[in-house]
Amino acid sequence: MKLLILIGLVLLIIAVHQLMRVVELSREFKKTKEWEVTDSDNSFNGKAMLLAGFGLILFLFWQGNRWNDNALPGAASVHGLKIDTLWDINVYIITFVFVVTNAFLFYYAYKYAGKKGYKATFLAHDNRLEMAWTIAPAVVLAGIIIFGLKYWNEITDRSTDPNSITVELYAKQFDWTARYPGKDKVLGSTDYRQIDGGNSVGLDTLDATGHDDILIKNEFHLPVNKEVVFKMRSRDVIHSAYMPHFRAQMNCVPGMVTEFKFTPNKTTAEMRKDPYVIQLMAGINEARAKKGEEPIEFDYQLFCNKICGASHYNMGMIIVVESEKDYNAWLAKQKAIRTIAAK
Ligand SMILES: [Cu+2]
Repeated sequence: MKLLILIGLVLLIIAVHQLMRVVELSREFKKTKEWEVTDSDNSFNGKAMLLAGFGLILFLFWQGNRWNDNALPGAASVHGLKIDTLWDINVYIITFVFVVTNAFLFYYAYKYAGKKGYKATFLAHDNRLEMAWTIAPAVVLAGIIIFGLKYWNEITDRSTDPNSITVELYAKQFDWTARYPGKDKVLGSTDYRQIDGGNSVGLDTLDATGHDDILIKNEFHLPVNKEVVFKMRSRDVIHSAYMPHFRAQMNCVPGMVTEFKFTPNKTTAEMRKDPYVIQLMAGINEARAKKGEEPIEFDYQLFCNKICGASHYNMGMIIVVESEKDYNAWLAKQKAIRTIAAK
């Protein structure tokens, strides 16, 4: 059987080889050689270029429209609105430049397609042209950067509202712990050498300000319209605290405390009533139903946005934004560390 297949294969190769020779010999009878480009080839390629360019631009807008309703909902924080503005302006500029340059690129490939007897102009250098394509992008980029820096300085301004609340996000492979400062409103100091089973975030047990601190797992709450100052720490590798709905992300770096503050301006309940969020969740639940999974409700999320190890995907917490009254009631129910750690 194997021998038969082998003989069959060899015969096939010989047959293909003979066929190629016939094709080659028949070429001899044609007036043009196969390596010669004819005017009709060029004209066909020019038209194909025009069609491809047109198709590319149509594809861009179709895809934008196709996936647009899967994007994140509008920002749910005060500074997030500025990030969204910055994003929109960038996308408008990029889209405009993309469409204009590609339209010209493909149109000229069609217009100046090769013709017998025509020769392209050879342009060695042109100062005015060099100036134009250096200065135009420089001005646009400078505008984007200045605008972006202005917003970034406002967003990362270190001065904090005296009424703000402080929350620590402690990252380790592979989960988060949120720490609230408790009644004294001061987070206790930490010491990595004191990390053990009963002291997972390494609180300095000699520092009394830490004795009323509250450790939260899985789901933490924030009051709406109040500034929240986040202090981030990591036990092991670089993690990144990513809260996309609030347009916030900051690395958590071992050995240092990083900071980011924002003011949530929509409660979880308000977001669940937002028409865009309702259609977004309907799409998500439709996809979940196909996989036989339970429907879910909208929730703000904290993710880790650094590939920090095997269970990186598992690092998440739900964030509940609610009225200050509800927030205070929730916080009052949480137990201070002493009652957990000191047995
Ligand atoms: Cu991580």
